Amino acid sequence: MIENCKIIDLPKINDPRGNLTFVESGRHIPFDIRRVYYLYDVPGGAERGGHAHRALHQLIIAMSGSFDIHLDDGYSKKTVHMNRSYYGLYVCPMIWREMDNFSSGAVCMVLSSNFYDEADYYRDYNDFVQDAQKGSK
Ligand code: T46
Repeated sequence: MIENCKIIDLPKINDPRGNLTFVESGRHIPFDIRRVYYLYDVPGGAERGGHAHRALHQLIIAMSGSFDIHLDDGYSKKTVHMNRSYYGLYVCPMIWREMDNFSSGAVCMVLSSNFYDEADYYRDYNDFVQDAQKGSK
């Protein structure tokens, strides 16, 4: 459900030498981290995402710059603007996500609960909505 997708305010250690943020599995986020990947050198106007995951939990962080994430659980939609490296957007399973409006130099880091598995993806929106609505009945 889209209500479960929330901004998590990560610990931030302020320091005149530069700030430090950390994330601990199962402590700050409700899953254990098995994979980390990041999107960078995203050209202006590009769109990423356009899929949902059956079982994957993720935390999405704007390490640098900004971008928008559009979430959809098959019933409701919401858009979150990401522009702070101490905020993570927790995205639970069965959420369609699209990302756009990347600023120049934006870096999007994603902490994931599992290894890459193409079988976990819905890449067709209609298939996703059908299963999302079936699952919630
Ligand atoms: C998500 C958003 C935020 C891999 O081989 N390993 C990986 O860990 C990932 C994430 C992707 N790939 C391959 C699969 C494709 O051939 O890299 C290619 C591009 O992947 P995709 O089109 O899925 O990338 P995005 O940016 O549209 O989506 C990614 C994640 O796939 C997705 O889980 O939530 O970032």
